[in-house]
Amino acid sequence: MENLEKIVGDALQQFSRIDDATGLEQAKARFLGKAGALTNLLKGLGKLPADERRDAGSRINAAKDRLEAALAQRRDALAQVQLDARLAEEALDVTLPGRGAGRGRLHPLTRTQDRIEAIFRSIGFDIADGPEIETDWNNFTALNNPENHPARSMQDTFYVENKDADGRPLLLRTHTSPMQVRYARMWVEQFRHAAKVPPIKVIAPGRTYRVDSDATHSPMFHQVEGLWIDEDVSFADLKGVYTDFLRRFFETEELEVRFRPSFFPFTEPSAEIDMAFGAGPNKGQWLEISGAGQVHPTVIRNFGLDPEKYIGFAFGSGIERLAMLRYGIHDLRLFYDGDLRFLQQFA
Ligand code: 2NL
Repeated sequence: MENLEKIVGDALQQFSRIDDATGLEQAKARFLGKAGALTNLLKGLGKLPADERRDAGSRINAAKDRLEAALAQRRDALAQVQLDARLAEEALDVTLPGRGAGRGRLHPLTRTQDRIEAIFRSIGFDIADGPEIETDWNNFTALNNPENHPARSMQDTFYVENKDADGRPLLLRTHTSPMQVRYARMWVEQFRHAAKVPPIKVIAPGRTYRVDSDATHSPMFHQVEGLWIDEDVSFADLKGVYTDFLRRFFETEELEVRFRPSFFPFTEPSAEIDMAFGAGPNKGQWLEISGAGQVHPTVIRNFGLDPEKYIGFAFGSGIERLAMLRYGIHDLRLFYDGDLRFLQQFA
């Protein structure tokens, strides 16, 4: 029994030095387990003289209680240390600003197209859009392109492998005119029994494709074509409508427009439209902006209308070109690179 104080002293010292839970349970076993030092003392009680047994028993039990209490305290302390470490490691600074959801915005070409649509809609034009894979007839023949026209060649036009129901070639539209052809023919069909076909007044914006790729040409680009057909739509109407469009698109009345004679198979007469800003760094410098003209009688006939009765104009403009001039962009490729440093500048 002289051992008791030493056992308690050893146990307390070991418990306080151990700093992990498993080690602590192993130490407990050494003192309080089945073959533990204190348990052995209890087992030895029977060998003591009867008059010492009672006192020794209560001393051993008191020691046992002390060790249990020390163990519990140490367990709590170790658990607290572990918890503190975990809290420190997993600490979240809830006061940091959030990353927020990235907010998207419209591509500058989409913004430009929306702007064009709004202007033409405001003066009574319908907006048409449709297939980018077209028949040879809608894309070329209806527009008075001769059968052997170079634009039809595989060097200029993307053909797809599939053919149409009649085995004729299909292609990626090289302009959005075929959509206007579809629109005009549908419109005429709709009013087949009417005394008069109401004005065809439509723009067709969208993607177009040509085999062409360099700093100023992309194999995919965007176009907006316009068409206005009635019994008395003149070249003067073309000048008025297009000039008004440009002034509204560029938000300046100080904008000059000039029509230069040109040639397209689908219009006669035909013109290139040039514009010059009346102010700013490009003041007085003429820029080509569009092609246009009176719709060719053959094209009017292909709409299903009598060219002796119906007349009007059409134009075709590049949306990239309009966007570049409006925003002061000098490289066409910026539109397609998907670089956020560029795209984020268009709020
Ligand atoms: C250009 C030339 C042009 C047209 C497009 C057109 C459409 C139909 C009938 C007649 Cl449905 N013409 N479109 C007319 C003249 C010129 O575009 O070089 N644009 C950038």
